[in-house]
Amino acid sequence: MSIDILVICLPALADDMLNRQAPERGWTLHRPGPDGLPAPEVAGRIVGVAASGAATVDARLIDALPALKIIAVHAVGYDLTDVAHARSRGVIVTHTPDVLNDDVADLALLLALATLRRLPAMDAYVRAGRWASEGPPPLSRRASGLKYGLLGLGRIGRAIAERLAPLAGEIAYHTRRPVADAPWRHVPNLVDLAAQVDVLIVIVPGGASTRGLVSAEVLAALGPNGVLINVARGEVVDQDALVAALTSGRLGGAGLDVFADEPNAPHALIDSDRCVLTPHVASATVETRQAMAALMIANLEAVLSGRPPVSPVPD
Ligand code: A2R
Repeated sequence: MSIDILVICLPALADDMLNRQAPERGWTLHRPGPDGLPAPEVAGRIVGVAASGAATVDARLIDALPALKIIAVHAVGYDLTDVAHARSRGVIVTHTPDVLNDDVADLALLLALATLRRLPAMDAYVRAGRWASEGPPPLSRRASGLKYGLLGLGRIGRAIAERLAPLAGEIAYHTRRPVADAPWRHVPNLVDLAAQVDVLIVIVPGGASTRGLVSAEVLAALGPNGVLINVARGEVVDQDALVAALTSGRLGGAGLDVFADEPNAPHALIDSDRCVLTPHVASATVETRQAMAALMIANLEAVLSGRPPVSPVPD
């Protein structure tokens, strides 16, 4: 008997791994049609969904799959999956935490350093021949000794803080509850944290509870010399407020891997040489994407064999 799995928008490497491993596992893979649903004759047989973190798995899709047992999200963030609805239907939701901590932390640090030292602008300066024609470019900012603030101190936030430790003058963080064993200073109010630091790094989950958390007020507190780094989800930052603050000089700079309306970045940010932009690639290395795909497949295998999931999303 074939085991039918619906595959939604997986990145190429994960898609290839799943395609290669499906026959030996007895899995038949299906893709959604233009309406986002599998063909009606297939929908009733689908027991697993393998979805990228950018794919929406909503109540409409879940309800169209009466035999569904597991939604395996290929990402740590699962804000586009209706977990409550899945649970109400007895469907297990899994994600891929931990295996991407190092890569996301590396990119957060890269963005912070590149924004402070204006790395892309410096690179463009050399390539455009301006070094030869105009002489040295304007000075940038020193990264070491600055005060760094983290919005979020979970698996990835801690990896970022550990990388920052040898570099930072001070590290503080804001979460809803202080982290018991963290050596860094907890700040109970996000606006206060932003006012106290030079660089604010955003690494909280997306979704309703964090939407717009980095508001105009937070950006104003960060101030004209402050730098915002976002490696979490675009919606956590009020992007209109960010554009207004950057273009008016009320914010010093921004390093962004995520945006409100991906794959689109606002023209005002593209035109600004005070921000560094990357296309949501924090986990996009061969090693990490292999590990994420392997964990997603392990979750599918476990649940579809009647075993507990390897990495279910928390309650
Ligand atoms: O607030 P707490 O105590 O639950 O701490 C969590 C924090 N957090 C928040 N902090 C302030 N205000 C909120 N409304 C809020 N909601 C959550 O975010 C915790 O310190 C951190 C999340 O940590 P983990 O669950 O371990 O997530 P991980 O693996 O670090 O990934 C974070 C996110 C992913 O969900 C993707 O969206 C992105 O990074 O790649």
